[in-house]
Amino acid sequence: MKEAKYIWKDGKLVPWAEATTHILSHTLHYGNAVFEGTRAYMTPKGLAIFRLKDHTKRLLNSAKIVCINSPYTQEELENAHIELLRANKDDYKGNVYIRPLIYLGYGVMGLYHMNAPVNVAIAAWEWGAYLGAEGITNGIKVKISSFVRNPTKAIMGKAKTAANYLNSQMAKHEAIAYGCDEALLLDDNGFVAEGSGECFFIVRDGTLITPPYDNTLESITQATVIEIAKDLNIPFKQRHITRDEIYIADEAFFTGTAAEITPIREVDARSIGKGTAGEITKKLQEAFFAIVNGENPKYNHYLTYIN
Ligand code: PPE
Repeated sequence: MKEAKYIWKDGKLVPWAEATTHILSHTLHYGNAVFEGTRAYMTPKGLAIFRLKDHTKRLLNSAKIVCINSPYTQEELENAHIELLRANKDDYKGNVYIRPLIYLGYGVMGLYHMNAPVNVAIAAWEWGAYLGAEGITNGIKVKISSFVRNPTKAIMGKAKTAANYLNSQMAKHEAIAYGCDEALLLDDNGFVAEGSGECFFIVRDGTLITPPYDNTLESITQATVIEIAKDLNIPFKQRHITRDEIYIADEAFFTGTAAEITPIREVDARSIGKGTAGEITKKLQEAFFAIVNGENPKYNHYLTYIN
């Protein structure tokens, strides 16, 4: 991990190494914390955070879902991101990944969490291609997980809460143990839900298809890709996808803040399309990177420049 000078913690900038927490912090034991993954891109006009408002709104929505009262407003949190990136500016040579975390701190034990103190931290470090430079160019190998995505009857997928990620972590571990790069999880009805940390798309006969948000995160990158598809006049449908349909798709890819747009070249030992990044996938990637790098004025409203 590429460290930077400061981490924002409970209203102050503290040196990276000093952003620590007590071993009896409530979240560490029971997994209730909410977080975001946001990226800032090194544009020709300097570092710019992509869709800061949307990520911060989702962070607060996640907190609301799991009954954590954020001590900071949306505006205060947005300003904290900007303050942190400004303070660390000299440490960043490339794109930056930002991780705000609202967690339950030290003071009470036992499952009941409403009396635990609420702490907030924001860290930001340089992070390259999530699924590897080779993966983002030529595509990755995916395994359909033996784990079902957290069912809505048991847990709430629209909250980006730490606890939800045990399911993702086990799926990811299994995929890698079986020689793949990433896991794709089905829902409890057998339809495609999402990747361990990404949304999923296929292309069939020129139409872009992604599953509904039934029990998944409401993804910001997915929404951006849908907007781009409209711009490029690519027909789009949001509907259920089955595993056999993936095997015969022309293209498939993952989207996420960390994963950006990562092509999928193989699923369960079947090549997808030509077994490399598909044509529509590449077009969407090109348009996406132009937007996040500040080269498409239509999308300037999504960028918060740090100067
Ligand atoms: N589904 C899940 C389960 C998920 O974790 C993410 C993001 C997405 C979909 C895509 O959402 P969005 O980033 O808004 O497009 N996963 C984050 C965590 C990755 C990690 O390893 O940590 C991310 O991409 O930042």
